Amino acid sequence: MIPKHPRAKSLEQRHLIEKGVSKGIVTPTGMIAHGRGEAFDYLLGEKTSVEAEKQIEAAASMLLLAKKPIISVNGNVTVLCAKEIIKLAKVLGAKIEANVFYKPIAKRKKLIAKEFAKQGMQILHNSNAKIPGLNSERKNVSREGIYSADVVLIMLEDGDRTEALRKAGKKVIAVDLNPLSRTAKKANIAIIDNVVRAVPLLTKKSQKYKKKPKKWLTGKVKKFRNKKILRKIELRIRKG
Ligand code: PTJ
Repeated sequence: MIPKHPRAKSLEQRHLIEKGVSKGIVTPTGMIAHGRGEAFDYLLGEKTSVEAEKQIEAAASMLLLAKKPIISVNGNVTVLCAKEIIKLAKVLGAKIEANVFYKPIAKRKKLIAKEFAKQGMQILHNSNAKIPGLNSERKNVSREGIYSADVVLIMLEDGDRTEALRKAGKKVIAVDLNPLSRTAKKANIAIIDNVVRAVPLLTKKSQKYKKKPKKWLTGKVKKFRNKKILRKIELRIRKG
């Protein structure tokens, strides 16, 4: 048997991002974002840490307690893990909405929706409501999606949106490999892991926790301390 290239998984992700750029789903800046993620992933040993597993457990609990959970998707996550996001949405009974930062907004949202439709899932991509306090195009959302959701799962973000969503009274769960990012710090729950690993594990935990009583789930969320766990991950990176 020919041994696999030691970095086969990360090369595969790069290839998906490159292909996504050529199709217009991923913004060219998405390649820079991906490179940043790769660097953090490398420093974290390219595996889910024990801390990330705890973050994922708290996130699964919060999503299961939600009345209207929503999964927000952009270009990068669509090409990296659309299939896995669909599985998660089904387990949670959550909607999925396309929300992007970089232009051309309407065209890219449509392309993202088409990609999900190819995998058998209709997702929201209309803009008929606004999240107050946001200057970027991310403010334009669907009324029946992000606008009316109580818990929003976001992935690979650029900063401002977490704060604006929280000010709008929503709970935010963010997947971001950078434990020092504003998104990670401002989220109710940050998951410091690669989306390609975090999303399937979140699905697995959600499936398992579905049978748990509400009180148990609430306890799990109450015990969670975002800042404390982020510091632990930062130390993990600094110590190598
Ligand atoms: O599709 P759009 O227009 O919404 O644009 C999306 C990007 C990702 C380009 C945009 O949101 C952006 O520029 O993001 P930033 O500011 O580069 O932040 C992205 C964060 O995601 C960084 O902290 C990266 O470390 C992190 N990241 C990158 N790849 C992954 C990741 N986190 C988890 N899994 C990854 N695969």
